[in-house]
Amino acid sequence: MAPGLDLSDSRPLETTNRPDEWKIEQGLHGAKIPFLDQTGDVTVEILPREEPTPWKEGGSADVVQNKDEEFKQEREGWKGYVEWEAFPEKKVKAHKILERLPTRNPEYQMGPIPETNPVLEGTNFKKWHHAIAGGLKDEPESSWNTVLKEKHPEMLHLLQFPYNGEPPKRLTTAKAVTPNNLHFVRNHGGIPLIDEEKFSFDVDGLVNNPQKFTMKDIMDESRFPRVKKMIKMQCSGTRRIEQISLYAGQGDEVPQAPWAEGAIGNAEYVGISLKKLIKACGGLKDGAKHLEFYGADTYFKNNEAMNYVVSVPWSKVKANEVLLCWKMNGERLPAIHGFPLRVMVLGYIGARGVKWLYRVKAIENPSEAPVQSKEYLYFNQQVGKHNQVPTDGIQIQEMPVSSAIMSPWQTQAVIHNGSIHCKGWAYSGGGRWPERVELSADGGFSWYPVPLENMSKKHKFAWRIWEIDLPCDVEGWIEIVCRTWDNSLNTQPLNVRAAWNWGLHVTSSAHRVKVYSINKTKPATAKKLALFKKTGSPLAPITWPEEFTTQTMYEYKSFWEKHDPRDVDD
Ligand SMILES: Nc1nc2c(c(=O)[nH]1)N[C@H]1C(S)=C(S)[C@@H](COP(=O)(O)O)O[C@H]1N2
Ligand SMILES: [Mo]
Repeated sequence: MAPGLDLSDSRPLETTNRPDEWKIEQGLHGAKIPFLDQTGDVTVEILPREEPTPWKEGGSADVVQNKDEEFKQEREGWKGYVEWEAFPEKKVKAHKILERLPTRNPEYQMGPIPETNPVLEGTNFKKWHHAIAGGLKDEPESSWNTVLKEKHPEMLHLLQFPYNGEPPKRLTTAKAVTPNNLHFVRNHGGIPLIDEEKFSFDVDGLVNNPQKFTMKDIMDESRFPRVKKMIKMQCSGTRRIEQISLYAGQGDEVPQAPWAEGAIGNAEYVGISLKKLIKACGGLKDGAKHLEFYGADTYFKNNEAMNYVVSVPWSKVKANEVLLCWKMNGERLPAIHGFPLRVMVLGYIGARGVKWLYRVKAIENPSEAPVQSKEYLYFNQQVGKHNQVPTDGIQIQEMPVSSAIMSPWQTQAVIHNGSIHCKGWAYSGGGRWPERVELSADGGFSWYPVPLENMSKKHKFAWRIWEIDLPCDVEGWIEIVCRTWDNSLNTQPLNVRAAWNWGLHVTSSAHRVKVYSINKTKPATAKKLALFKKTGSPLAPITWPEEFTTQTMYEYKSFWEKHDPRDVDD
């Protein structure tokens, strides 16, 4: 018998409470909960490491002499571009510096999300750039200046460096075409500033005639037909905050940028089909199946320095669904979105749309670069930190159908006349598009379709924004749910739990928003609301104590005179 089950157990019980014990016990501070190791005879608590690993100032960076020369800016007129992929020995030197530079804990991991804007600072990435120095020395400051110059003042900066930002909800779906300064940004490194006159990019690898192209070359309409298209760009981390709030996942400050519903944008791009460019290079050699794209920014992972590199299958390129673009909504690409040239992969996750493109390489298999092979993987729920290997994950390419409610907000109270006005977006991946958006005011039992005239125009690779007056009779807390059906009749799983995965990617479940319904068409509510107005008592917040009496003693007594008493005797 376990000693505690014995009624005569007289062992003294020690207490070791800390002031935040209650929060920890209740799971409100996940990062502070000890693990329980039950594999031995007695259960052992494994305490979480709390204090950040201290930075070791000085010394560490000195393992490489003359860094300004070693890691110099690669090309004249290309600020912030250091070439890593062509120089393995340079990568080795960077690794030496990085491995000696301890990483501080990310700014939040299962802890409260800071109440600042920028939400997270990105201390690790700043330090790494400063430590490598050379052509990367000024990147953290220079990138932030570009943000301030090119982005709307109301952007929500989730991570200052590498810059990750999304528009607030009320601006995300304010227009069917996202203005450039409100388009979300997802960066893995700094923002290279490239002089167009000095720009060219290479097409090489398994192509018959490797070539260099300038902007002038590819803008020559006699050589390459121009393509203009409405395209939705969206990160596989969009709506990640719902997965974060449910369960902790991959705990790195960059992949875990706590995206809400704004990591999506819709814009009209101008460019050329990559297929035509491959043709101009004499086509592919036998065995070439993927096109690898190289971005001029620097990314750091596991103490390695690298350029941003990913790939897409040739079949996608062959279908004319991979574009090289230089215009966004009628303007030249902003620096932050990849000036002078970026890739757009229609219907795929944003991650394949490489910005600051400087090389296209035809290869045999999907890229082995870490962003392709080790990140953007979609794991099964039972696969995670202690058992995952990259081959367990599906490489995320085409996105599934999804949607989001942008108004009302989570926990918002709405006073209405029997229907709640809701707004949001819907999209699908791979060249499928939203055909029907449905909303439910009762947690997903009954569904009302958004009237077709309340949806923005259909395009194969664009989103649709929508509005609906959602009937709602009841009062109190309700759950508004949104789901979309695409033209292939795919729809969204109903719960976040069904979409949760260790990488916290592709939150494609039906979007759920808790709303407090106040229905003014109900006589009692209308009467009470009038009283609020008359007394000047605040309506918000919902928890504000009621400042007036709701029933006089006279009214109370006369009620019981006309009704059965509260208690009965027999
Ligand atoms: N060179 C480069 N290209 C990149 C990235 C990057 O960090 N570097 N991020 C990718 C990711 S993950 C996304 S979601 C999109 C975001 O594009 P946007 O910033 O123009 O919205 O760019 C992709 N292209
Ligand atoms: Mo992304």
